[in-house]
Amino acid sequence: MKPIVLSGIQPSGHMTIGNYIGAMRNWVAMQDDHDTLFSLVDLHAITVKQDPKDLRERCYDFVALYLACGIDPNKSTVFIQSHVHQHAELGWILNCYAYMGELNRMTQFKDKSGKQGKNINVGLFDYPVLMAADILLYGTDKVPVGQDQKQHLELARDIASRFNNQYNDEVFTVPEPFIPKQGARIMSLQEPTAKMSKSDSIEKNYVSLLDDPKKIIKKLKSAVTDSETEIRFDRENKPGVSNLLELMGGVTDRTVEEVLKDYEGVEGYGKLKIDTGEAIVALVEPIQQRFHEIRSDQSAMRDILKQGAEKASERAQDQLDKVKDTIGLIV
Ligand code: ATP
Ligand code: LTN
Repeated sequence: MKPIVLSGIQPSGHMTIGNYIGAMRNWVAMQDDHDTLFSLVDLHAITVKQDPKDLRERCYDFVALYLACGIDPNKSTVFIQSHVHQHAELGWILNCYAYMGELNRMTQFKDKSGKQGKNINVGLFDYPVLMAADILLYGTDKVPVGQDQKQHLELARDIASRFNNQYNDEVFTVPEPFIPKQGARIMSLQEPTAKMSKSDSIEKNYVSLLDDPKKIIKKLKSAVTDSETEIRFDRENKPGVSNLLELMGGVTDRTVEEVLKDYEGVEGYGKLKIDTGEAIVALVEPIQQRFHEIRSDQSAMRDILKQGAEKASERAQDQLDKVKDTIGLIV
C-alpha cells in the first residue's frame, strides 16, 4: 500500500511561482509512488470576501492549472472541496475537539484578521479546523505544503492525537508535514522579507504562473536586492539575492549550491535577475500552453472533477462513519 498524500490550494488571487515551488512541484513528483489526493479548497477561499462570478471562473482556472502543471487525474484524485460534503461535516465535529486558545495563536489568522478590520468572520478563525478535516478524512500520511502551513499541520496533528487519546483508539492517522528543504518560502520580489502571496494587491510582488513572459522578465529585473555586488546565499543579510537563488533553484530543479556555481566570479545582480526571469519563463510557457487547451474544454474538466469527487467521497464517508460511531452518533 502506498502512503497517502493530500494537499490543497485555495482559489484566491493568482497562482504564483511560490505556490509552484513550495507545493505544486512536489505534488507532481509524489504521484507515482504515493496515493495522492489534491483538492481545490474553495470553502477555505470564502473565508475572505469573494465575488461569486470571479470565484467560479477562478475555480476552473485553478483546476486547469493543477492539470497543466502535471497533476494527472489517472494517477491522482482531483476534486473540489465543496463537492465532498464530508469535509464540512467532519470540520464541525472537529470543532468540538479544537480549542479557542490554539486557534488564537495561528499566525495566518493574526495576519489575515488584521486585514479584515472589525468584523472578522468566524470562518477565518475556524479555517485550520476545516483544514484538519481535509487531511484527517483520508488517513493522510504526508501533506506537501510550504513553510507557512507548518503551524496548521501541527494543529491537525494535535487534534488527531487528542481525539485518538480521548477514545483510546487509532481513529485518525497522525499526518506528517512534507515541507521542501529549499523553496518552502519564496519571498515577495519587492519586499523580500515578506512571503510571496497570491492575493497580494501589488502585482510587482509576485510572478503569476499565467503572467506574460515579457512581464515576468520585467518583474525579475526590478526585483529588490541590496547595494552590494556579491552573489551569496544569506537569507538574513541578503534576502533579495537569496530569494533569486531559491527561485532559480526551484524552477530548474537544482540546489542553491549548484546554482551558485554558475555565478562564481560574477559581480552584480543583473545577470542573475535576467537568467532567473528566463528560467521562470522556460518553465511557465509550456504550462500556459497546456492551461489554455485544458481551460477551453470546461465539460472535460467537469467530468474529471465529478469522478474525483465520487472517489474522494467514498473514502471520506468510511472515515466519517468511523468517527461518528466512535463518538456515539448513530450511523
Ligand atoms: P493567499 O495569499 O491567497 O493566502 P497563498 O499564496 O499563501 O495564498 P495558499 O493557497 O495559502 O497560497 O497556499 C497554497 C500552497 O502554496 C500551500 O502549500 C502554501 O504553503 C504554499 N505557498 C504559498 N505561498 C508560498 C511561498 N511564498 N513560497 C512557498 N510556498 C508557498
Ligand atoms: N491552508 C492551506 C490550504 C489547505 C490545505 C488543506 C493544504 C486547505 N486544506 C489540506 C494541505 C492540506 C493553505 O495553503 N493556505
